[in-house]
Amino acid sequence: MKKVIVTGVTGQVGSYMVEYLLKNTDFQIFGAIRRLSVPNHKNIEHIKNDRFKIIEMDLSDAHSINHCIEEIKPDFFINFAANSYVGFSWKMPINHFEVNTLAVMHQLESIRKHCPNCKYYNAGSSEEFGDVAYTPQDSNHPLRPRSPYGASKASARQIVKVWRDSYNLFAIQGWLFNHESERRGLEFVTRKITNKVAKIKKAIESGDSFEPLELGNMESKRDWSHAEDFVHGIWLMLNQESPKEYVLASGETHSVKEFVDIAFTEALGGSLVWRGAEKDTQLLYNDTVVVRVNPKFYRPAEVDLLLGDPSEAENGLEWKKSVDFSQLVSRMVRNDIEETNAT
Ligand code: G4F
Repeated sequence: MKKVIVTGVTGQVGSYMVEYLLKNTDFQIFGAIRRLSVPNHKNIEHIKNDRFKIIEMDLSDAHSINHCIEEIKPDFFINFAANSYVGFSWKMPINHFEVNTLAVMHQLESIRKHCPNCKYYNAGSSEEFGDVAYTPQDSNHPLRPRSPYGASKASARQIVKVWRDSYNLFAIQGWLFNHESERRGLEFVTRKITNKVAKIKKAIESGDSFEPLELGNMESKRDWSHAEDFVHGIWLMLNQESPKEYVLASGETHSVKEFVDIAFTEALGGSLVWRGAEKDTQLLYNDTVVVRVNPKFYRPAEVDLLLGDPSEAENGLEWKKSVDFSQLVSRMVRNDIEETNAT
């Protein structure tokens, strides 16, 4: 039986990948997690299958990485584990390089020594494009990161290339534009919005008081997809004859403000009015402020616009997104309303 190691399985994309592999292959899946004093297995606790086994791997410990790879000798290694919150990366830049960059080198070194035929995927990011030179961004776009996070992923890309070229490994780092879902962490803007929308709706319906949603830069634009669409694209990338890296993106770009607008309209209906601009922007519902800006959520350097070109993946991999922007917002809002009402 073929073996796959997936790191970051407690996160949204890792958990979807495990479900995808259980459904579409007969492989043994090893889900690598980091030991935490308070574990959070919410995204995988529903997965009960003999072909899915949890293993412990700490990306900041080369010994731990090597031990798992030497023992399992996987046929595929999919690395989703990372410090992925861009806004936090200015506060912990070195840790971002240890986990997002150096760990990749340790993984590739272990694969080279113990299972050189293993196919390796590391999650790349549209944050590597950063201060974009042209739109839409494709796989030829230069790397111009604007955050320690983006720099850590751009550096990892060079490591993957060097190990691929030097040792003839199947090692790739396909670019993922923003990918969201009902399983997204609350620190990311989409889930922060949909979670708070649900709480505000509940408070309004119960006649309770509430604090408005506070956001940073609502003018920035992102290319958002559903995370579940990307796991299929990643698996197609890994199953190519030779290693080629692709951009996975929706091909649509929308501002944070548009996301907010659709989310509140979905939950509360009409009677929504925008007031002010930039740092004075507010959203009112029946004359009550439901959204305002808090400058503390602005970043030291912003990526103003991301828009990916999915055409290479559509042609080369026959990959296509199945969820568009408004469906994504609507699914996330409905899920959070359900979860909030259940508590
Ligand atoms: O949701 P975000 O934190 O995601 P960001 O920075 O785009 O990064 C995500 O996508 C990348 C791929 O492009 C991944 F590599 C990365 O790991 C992560 O998954 O922020 C989106 C936008 C930013 O422009 C941010 O400044 O939303 C803006 N924003 C405005 N107010 C906010 C907030 N972001 C957050 N997290 N919280 C706010 O209150």
